[in-house]
Amino acid sequence: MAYQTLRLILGDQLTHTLPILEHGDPSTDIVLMAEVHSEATYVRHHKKKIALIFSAMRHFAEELREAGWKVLYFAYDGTQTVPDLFKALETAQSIHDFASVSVTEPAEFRLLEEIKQWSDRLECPVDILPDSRFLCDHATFQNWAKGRKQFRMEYFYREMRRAYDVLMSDGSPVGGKWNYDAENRRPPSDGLDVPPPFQASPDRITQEVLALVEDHFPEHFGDLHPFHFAVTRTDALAVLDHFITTRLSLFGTYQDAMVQDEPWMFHSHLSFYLNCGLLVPMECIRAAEAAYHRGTAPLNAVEGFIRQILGWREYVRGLYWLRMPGYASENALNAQRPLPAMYWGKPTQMNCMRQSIDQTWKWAYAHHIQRLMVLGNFALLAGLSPKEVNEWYLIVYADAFEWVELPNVSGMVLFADGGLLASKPYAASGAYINRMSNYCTTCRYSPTRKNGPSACPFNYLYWDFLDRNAERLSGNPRLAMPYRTLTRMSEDKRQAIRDDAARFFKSLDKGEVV
Ligand code: FAD
Ligand code: DLZ
Ligand code: SF4
Repeated sequence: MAYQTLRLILGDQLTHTLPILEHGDPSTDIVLMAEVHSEATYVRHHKKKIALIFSAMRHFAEELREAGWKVLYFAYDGTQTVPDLFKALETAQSIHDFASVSVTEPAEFRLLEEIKQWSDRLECPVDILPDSRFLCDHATFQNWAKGRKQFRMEYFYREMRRAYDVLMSDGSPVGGKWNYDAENRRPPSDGLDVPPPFQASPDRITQEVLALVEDHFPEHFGDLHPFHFAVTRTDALAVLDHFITTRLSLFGTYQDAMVQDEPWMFHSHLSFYLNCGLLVPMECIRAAEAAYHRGTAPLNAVEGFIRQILGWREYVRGLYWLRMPGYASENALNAQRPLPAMYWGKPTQMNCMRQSIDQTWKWAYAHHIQRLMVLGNFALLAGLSPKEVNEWYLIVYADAFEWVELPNVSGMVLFADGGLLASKPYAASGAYINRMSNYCTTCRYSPTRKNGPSACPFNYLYWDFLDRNAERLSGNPRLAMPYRTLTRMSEDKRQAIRDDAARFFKSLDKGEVV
């Protein structure tokens, strides 16, 4: 058949309102979607992530057909007939005639570089269309960043609030303050009643995908079952509604809290759907804002939630595109230690790490503070290699795409960008985890002991990290207080810290259970 334009839709572009579909014409154009080996294995994604993307792609293709589109869909069959997206296009060219190809700008740098070559390779024009789902386009972010030595999310966020008139009243922030984080640091209380998360039931399409993933990706990280992700827009909207009605009101209060065997807390679990396109950011922001105006959620919760999406999400994306490709290889603290086996599920006696890794294995999810202050904090203090840590985060979370994963890991967690994203490393001792969780009560280590084999490793690793990196970090005004404390420590105390850290690292590097 002859078509005007072939419209390629990628697995994280499952949004009906993208220009690629809105400006297309079902009577003259054809859509191409392809489950390909290269995208499914460029890292060994968590099994649940592959299942989420493939099932959501198949459901999206069905919706397009129902809307009158002709869809050419290559389902994954384990052979190398359609190994990558370029081969999918070539195969499409061998089946159909089309005058041009359109594709929405991909979210990841590596793919954009590849797509830029397609026109020559296919001998056919390839138009790259904007991704209208993001709220800050590249030019706007570049303008904002121009002339700044350090970027601060808070200032970017305020401009986004103004630009989109979100939680604003007569040009000022609703409630008089831009940020209510001071109210959002409550530790978990005993017997906290966390509502169950929304769970979709796998339909026939999802069950076929689950069988496929089981067959073709058995060696990938994580549990495939149980699988309860939403894979359609209808169900993703139900997850949003469920969040607004059951969790949002306590989202802020317990945003940083961690509870034994409770992965979901009062978080929204929307990143899976925002990142593959089943939801768009602005509808989530407006839904939360409406809850505030209805009086069903307090301002600290609503502002905190909105800041994550309108602020952090857009900010890390802007930074990614501004600094790629160099951002991926930055290593300001020259951290070189290989990723320890416990990240892949091997035993550890550190209960907070065990909890966070087990939940990641099971659900392809851990909430922000587990990613930042447990798994990330350990990676920072232990000096793990940014390359290995980045790859791990990209593999294990179903919401992981490089544009959002890399700035969070290299910028927020590892300080590998030398302080571009964060004004200081988020380093913390065991006292923080002990305050914000109940993990320590059942841990083999003691969070109050500072030294010796039964002391919480975060305690001496924290000081050892500051000591090791003093040349690079001691001049940072936000670290002035801990460095003053370190300087005032007796030489015996400092030596005990160094000895404990050396002993711990020796065990870790030998692959012993720590
Ligand atoms: P909620 O806590 O309910 O937050 C609401 C939404 O805000 C999220 O769905 C997400 O879209 C957005 N958001 C919150 N924090 C951030 C942030 N720091 N950066 C960007 N968006 C944010 N998020 C990803 O989407 N993909 C990743 O690969 C990813 N990797 C991370 C790695 C590390 C080391 C850290 C510290 C954070 C990472 N995040 C990532 C950010 C954040 O942890 C997740 O977005 C969040 O945990 C997803 O769960 P939720 O939807 O329940 O989020
Ligand atoms: C994540 C993912 C996976 C697992 N598989 C596919 C696929 O087979 N086909 C596809 O078009 N997209 C897939 N994706 C999403 C892409 O990796 C994503 O579009 C790029 O990483 C750019 O963000
Ligand atoms: Fe984690 Fe230390 Fe608490 Fe154990 S004592 S759970 S290692 S913070």
